Amino acid sequence: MLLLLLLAACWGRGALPGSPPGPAVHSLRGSWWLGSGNGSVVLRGDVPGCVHTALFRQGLIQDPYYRFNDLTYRWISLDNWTYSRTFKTPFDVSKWQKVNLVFEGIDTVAQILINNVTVGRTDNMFNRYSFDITSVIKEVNFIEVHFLSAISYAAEQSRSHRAYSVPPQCPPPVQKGECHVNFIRKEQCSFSWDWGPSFPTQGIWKDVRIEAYNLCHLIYFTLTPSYVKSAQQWSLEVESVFDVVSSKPVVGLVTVNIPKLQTQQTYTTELPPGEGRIVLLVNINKSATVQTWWPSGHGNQTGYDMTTTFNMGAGYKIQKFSKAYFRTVELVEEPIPGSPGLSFYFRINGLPIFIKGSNWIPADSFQDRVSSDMLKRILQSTVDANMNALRVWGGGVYEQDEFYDICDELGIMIWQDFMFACALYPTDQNYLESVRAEVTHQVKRLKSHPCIILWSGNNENEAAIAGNWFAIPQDKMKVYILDYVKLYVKNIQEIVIAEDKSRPYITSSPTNGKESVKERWLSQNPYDTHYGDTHFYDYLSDCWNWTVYPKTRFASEYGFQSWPSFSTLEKVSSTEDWSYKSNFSLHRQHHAAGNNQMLHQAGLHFKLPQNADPLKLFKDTIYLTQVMQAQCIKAETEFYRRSRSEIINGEGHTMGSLYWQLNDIWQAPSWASLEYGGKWKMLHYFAQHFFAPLLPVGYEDDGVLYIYGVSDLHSDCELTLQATISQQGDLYAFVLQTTAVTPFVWLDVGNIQGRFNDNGFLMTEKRKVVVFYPWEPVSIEELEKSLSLTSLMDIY
Ligand code: BMA
Repeated sequence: MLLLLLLAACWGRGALPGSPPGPAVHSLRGSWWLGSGNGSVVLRGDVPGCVHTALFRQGLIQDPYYRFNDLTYRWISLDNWTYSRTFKTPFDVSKWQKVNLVFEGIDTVAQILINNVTVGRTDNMFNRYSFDITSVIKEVNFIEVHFLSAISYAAEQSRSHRAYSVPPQCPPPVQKGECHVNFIRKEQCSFSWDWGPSFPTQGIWKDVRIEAYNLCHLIYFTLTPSYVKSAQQWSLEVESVFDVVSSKPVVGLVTVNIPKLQTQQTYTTELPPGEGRIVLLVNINKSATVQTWWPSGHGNQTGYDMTTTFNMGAGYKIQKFSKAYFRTVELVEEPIPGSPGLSFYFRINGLPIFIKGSNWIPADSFQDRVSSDMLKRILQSTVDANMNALRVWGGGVYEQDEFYDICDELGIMIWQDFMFACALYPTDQNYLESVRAEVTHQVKRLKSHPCIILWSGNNENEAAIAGNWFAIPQDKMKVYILDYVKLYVKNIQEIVIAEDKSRPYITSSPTNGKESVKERWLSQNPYDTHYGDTHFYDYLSDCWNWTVYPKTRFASEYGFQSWPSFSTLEKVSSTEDWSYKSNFSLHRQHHAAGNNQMLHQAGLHFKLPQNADPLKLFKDTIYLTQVMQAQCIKAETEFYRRSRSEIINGEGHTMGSLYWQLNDIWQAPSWASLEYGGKWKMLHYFAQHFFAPLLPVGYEDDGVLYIYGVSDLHSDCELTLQATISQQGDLYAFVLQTTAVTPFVWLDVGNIQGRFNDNGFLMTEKRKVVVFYPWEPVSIEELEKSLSLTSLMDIY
């Protein structure tokens, strides 16, 4: 009774009389006007979206991915565009205490005006912006978002950073990109990368809306599970961040209900005016059996329906429906008998798990084209290839909510980088404040996802300083080291620890983990095989020779390039482009000497294609690069997997293999195993095999043939291998029951969307049935018409 009186009192003093409870939300998604800097180009464009896709959809430019259009359309990113529209407020503005304009994501540097009044400015694509527009909003409004070219802004920021330069200045010329990307908080690969084009977009890339509320408003709502060993009980931390606009504290009643776990608890809360948080600890009923969330291949991804009801008085009631997941994660760095250094592996729900997977890059240069279907297809392909993890690499974007939702459902563990890659970064006050807001927002947005198992500060920036990639004179190095520690330790790490104690944080990848910390966050050699993770690339040595690979604790990057299939390239090229040495083939290759490295590596084991027909020659070469890539990564991954249980000369105990890279951003040669659009390269079919839970690995060492049985299963199993091995002199031969062996059999159905159950295989049986899973309806006739069959025998 006392409580009810208190609530009524709070309402009486805090809210406007006669105003409705609950917030009013008005979406500003949909069609906007877009105008170029001098007004010469004016068009309609969708929000969420960007200038490039708007121009393309209106037919004002060609497909930006076609041939050399990334260069032709550079003018789009150099211009300063304006988005504008009018909108009617569908509610009586005078009835609300606070009205906010909320951008979930704005790309990137912009000034925002409503009815000619500047309401805010933005400079960070990864931040969420909320501007108070209570005093400017009317019944009919005009909103303008004036963008500044990201290229000009980055250049200007670099120029005004006078005390010292922050390298790199520009990407290597082969990338045909833009300079000073480290001076803008924007997708770092949007200024070009060694697998991607330069399309520094402008636009409103996520949701935008008006939110009006009285009393208080829920901004963030997060769940963090933990297991209390001593009590043998799960608990769930429920955190809610509110903006309280009432002039007096708001007292509320919060009820959390998880029916399947027979858990219901009610709490009384009090929020002072301003931004405040409620943290509730929900103890899960001990008599209920909690099914934990497991990575794919190790168990189910059980989640529990949960309802949280906030009764904040005066009929102001909010209900949140969510899924509660329970799992623990530890990054284990401890001494290993017989090996100097420390282990580096993940324990999920108390069980050591070998991490198998790849590295994720943005699925498109234009984020508004990354559809739900596309995400589902790529992520399903990830688990279909027996992967259990992906690293969201630090040169892209923090992915959209749906990406993490799907990973939760499929059991794909996520190593989440913060978005800094292959560069040094400034740390002046404005920049740091922007980064702090970004990190706080992203951790709050993402931390409820069980799929995320690690936060990692950056990609290769510890290595860049340790290896002095940017040739900084030794006497100038100190300032860069101080900046590094300031950014990734004193700011990012501090925020991560404050916001999320349930996951480990490492400062960089690769890093030596605890050893890097001991060496004041910057190891002499972050690639040390006795600590942390490593990245390893070697395009010259014979990739079939396992002795070239580092016997590391954790291989978080390694890879080889290949070309995407002809049907994928055909869409963005014309007849004169269809040869390995055409201008187009050179243009799409952003990794210096990449095309030659592929031929060199293929040439170590195969005769290079010689066909007199130029088109056939091009197709055969594409095929052979895929054979080479698949075989190289198979050899390397099998080496890492078999190194799990052994220590040789103090090295081993490998507990992770994430090859570089899973997906493609456009149609070009790259390290990817999935082409732009999702088509499987030969490597992806191979991954299905070399990541299988039970894997026989055969290798030769000093004249002896060893066969390792690698198992990710939770219990021991006895296996018999289905082959006879005979010795002939110095050679060993596997005698298989077949009449003719056909290597690297490759079925290709061109642009028909889908995948086979197996491909690129060594055909040893007389008869083998291959199944095709279409992703779209397709007829037998279409399949028959598109099918081409290649084997190594066909290219000679
Ligand atoms: C690693 C990555 C990327 C790059 C890849 C291939 O260093 O972190 O920066 O695309 O190598 O060169």
